Amino acid sequence: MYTQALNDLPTPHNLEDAEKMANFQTRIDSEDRIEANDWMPEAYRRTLVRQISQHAHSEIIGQLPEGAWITRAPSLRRKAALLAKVQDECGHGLYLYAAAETLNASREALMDQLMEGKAKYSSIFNYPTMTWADIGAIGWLVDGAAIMNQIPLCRCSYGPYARAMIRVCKEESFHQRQGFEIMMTLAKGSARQKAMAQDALNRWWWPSLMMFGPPDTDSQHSDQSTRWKIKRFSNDELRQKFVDATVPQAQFLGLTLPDPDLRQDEVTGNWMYGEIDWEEFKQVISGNGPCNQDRLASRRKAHEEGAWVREAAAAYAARQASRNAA
Ligand code: FAQ
Repeated sequence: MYTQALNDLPTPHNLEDAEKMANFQTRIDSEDRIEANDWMPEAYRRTLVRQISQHAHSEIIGQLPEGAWITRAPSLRRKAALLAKVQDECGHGLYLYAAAETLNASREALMDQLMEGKAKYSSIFNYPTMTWADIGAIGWLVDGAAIMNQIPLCRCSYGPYARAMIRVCKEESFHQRQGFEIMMTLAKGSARQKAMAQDALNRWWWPSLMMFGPPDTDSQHSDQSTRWKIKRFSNDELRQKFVDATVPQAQFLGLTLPDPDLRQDEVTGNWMYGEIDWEEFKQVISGNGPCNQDRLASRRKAHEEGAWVREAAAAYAARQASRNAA
């Protein structure tokens, strides 16, 4: 995979490079923002391209599980909200690919990697959406987890990524509320509706915890990304914050989190959760999740079907350019 060996920081070749590296780290340490035209170590650039492109792909693939429910939303109001949400995810993908472009990674090349199955995207989007309650659970849990992870990215050391995240987070906040409101309606509805909400929670809870990435002990990129202030909190810290925020919400809904080991620590007040199935996580990110093949096939089909739009846009741009030249 193209992301391998990112953490092998090359030893600076000469005094000038060593000085640049030291100045760069000093800027990071003093909370200076790094901008596209500033000098940066190649490993910093590659780390950002890896993370930003994985993030962009997640937004794009993340449209698919919810998009499948637009035609089946239970009311016009729900349909309009879901349509807007899915459209937002597309916009997030665009901001993120644009941020990656500032690091000399072309959108076309990144898209090709995704469609060739050579790029990662969040594990969460390889699970099926089986009932309407799944749309509620995704908004509540998946967008809730995304916000927890992405708010600190608004302070990421790389300016274009940090600025993109500000708008993304505002929109994710609306998404989380629409999901929670769906869950609230179902949980306070008929017995069958409540059972549907509980079933969705049972299926989405553990994959949502996996979104934060491997445990800190296995997170190969965290140390360097923290030194570079790309990451502000570790995977486990953010996972814990998410659990602590979500347990009272589940209690408010009158739903039960599917974890018999969940208990509140008397001293810290944190909610201690049971063992995460990391084998399942490994399988899903290796392409063996329940929907990996379907998701990539849908993305490829959408890309092929959109060829005429890209061709028309290119022809229009060429005509405009020749008119302007004339
Ligand atoms: N899924 O060393 P670490 C959303 C990979 S957006 C798949 O800890 P890092 C919005 C990781 O890439 C959701 N792979 O890595 C929405 C690395 O593999 P590599 C996406 C994962 O980068 C809502 C390896 O494991 N959000 O939900 C996952 O320091 C609803 C080792 O891991 C972002 O991308 C995973 N869950 O920390 C859309 C946020 N976790 O590259 C639609 C930005 C880890 O060596 C509907 N990203 N891996 O081959 C981040 O904050 C970080 O990249 C982490 C991982 C925290 C995800």
